Amino acid sequence: MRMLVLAAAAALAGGAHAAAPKAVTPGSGEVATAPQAGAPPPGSAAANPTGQAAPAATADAPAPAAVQDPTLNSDGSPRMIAVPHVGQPSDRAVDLQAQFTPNGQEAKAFHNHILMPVIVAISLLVLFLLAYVVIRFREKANPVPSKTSHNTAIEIIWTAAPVLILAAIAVPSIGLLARQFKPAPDNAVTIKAIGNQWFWSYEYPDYGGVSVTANMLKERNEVAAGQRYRTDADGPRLLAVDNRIVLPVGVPIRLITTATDVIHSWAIPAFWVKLDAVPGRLNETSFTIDKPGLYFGQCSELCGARHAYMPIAVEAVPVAQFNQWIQAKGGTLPGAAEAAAPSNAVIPQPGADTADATSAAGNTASDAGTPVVNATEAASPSTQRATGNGGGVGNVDQ
Ligand SMILES: [Cu+2]
Repeated sequence: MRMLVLAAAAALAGGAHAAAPKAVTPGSGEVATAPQAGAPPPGSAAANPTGQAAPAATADAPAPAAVQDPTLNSDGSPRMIAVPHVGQPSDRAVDLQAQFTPNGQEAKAFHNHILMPVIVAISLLVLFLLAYVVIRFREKANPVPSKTSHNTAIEIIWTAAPVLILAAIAVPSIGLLARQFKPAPDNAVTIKAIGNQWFWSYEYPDYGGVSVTANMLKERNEVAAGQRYRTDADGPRLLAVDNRIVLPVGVPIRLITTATDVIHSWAIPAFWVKLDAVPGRLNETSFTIDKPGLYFGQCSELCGARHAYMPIAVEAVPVAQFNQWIQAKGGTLPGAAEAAAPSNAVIPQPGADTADATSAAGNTASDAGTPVVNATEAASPSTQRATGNGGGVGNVDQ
C-alpha cells in the first residue's frame, strides 16, 4: 500500500497546475522564438525600465557588460514567447502536462500506462464484486445464508494478488524515485532558487555570482501609468514574471533550493520537479531539459497571503545562448575552454552558506527601477497582511 501511495503521490505531483487559469491569446506565438510576431507588446518600450537595465543591474560587476542580452528584443520585450500547451496549463486539460525532461517523460508514461490501467482494473473488479454480492446474495434471492467462514484457496489468492501487484508497481516506482534525486554530475549547471515572501530569487554560483529576482507581472489595470505590466508575450496571467531565469538545454541542471522566511516549494510541472525550499536548509535535485522553450510553475507550498503570486518562469535556451546571457548579466563563464563546451567542464561547487548572505540584497540590486511589489514587503512583518493582503497589492480578490 505504501508503495502505491508513494507512486501515486509522485505521479500526481506534476499535475497540480492543470486547473490553474490561463490567459494566452491564440496565435500569440506558434514558434517559440518568433521575434515579435504581430504588434509589439503595449508598453514594452515605454514602460519597461528593466528591458535595457541588465548592465546597470550588475553595477558591481568588474566591467559593464558589452554583450547584448540574447533573451530580449532591442525594445526590452522578451524574445521567447509563451506557446500554448507547452510548459503551462491548458484549459480543461485532464492529463499531466507534456514533459520536457527524461524523468518527466518516464514518470508520465508510468502514470498513464501502468498506474492508471492498474487503478482502473482494480476499481472495476471491486465494483463488479460488490454489485455481484449485493444482487446475488440479497435476502430475497438467498433466504438461507451460508455459514462458511474460511476458504483457504481464496484467502491465498486475495493475499497474494495484491502483494504481486504492489511488487510489480514498486520496481519502476522506486527506480524513478531514485533517479529524481540522483546527485547531478560534475558538469552540471548549478542554480540556487531562494524562496521569499513572496517572490523567487536565483543565484548562479558558478557564473560569477549572477543573480536574478523574479516578481510576478501584474495586469495592465493593476499598475500605475508607466509601470510594466504583463503582456501575452510574457506568459499567462499569474504565471508571467518580470525576470525569467535562463537555463541551458541538454545540460544537467543541479537545482538547490532554500528560503529566507518560511517554507516554499519550487515546482515546474513540465520538468517533473517539485522541491521544497526550507529556511536554513539546502535541498537538491537535478534534471535535464530536453527542448528549448518557456516553462512555467508556481510556488507549491502554502507560504502566506501571496503564495499564489510568486510564479516561476524558466527560459530554456541552447548552451551558447545561455553563455551569452550570463555575460550580458555581468557574469563570468567558468573558463574559456568551458565556454565552448561547458558540458565537458568540471565545475567546482562553492560553499553553500556564503551564497545565502547575498540573497537578501538580490532583490534591490537587480530590480532597481522596476515596480517590485515585494521589495518593501519582504522586510516587513507578514502577520498583518495575512488577512489584509497589503495595500495596493493586486489580485487580492482573485
Ligand atoms: Cu511560496
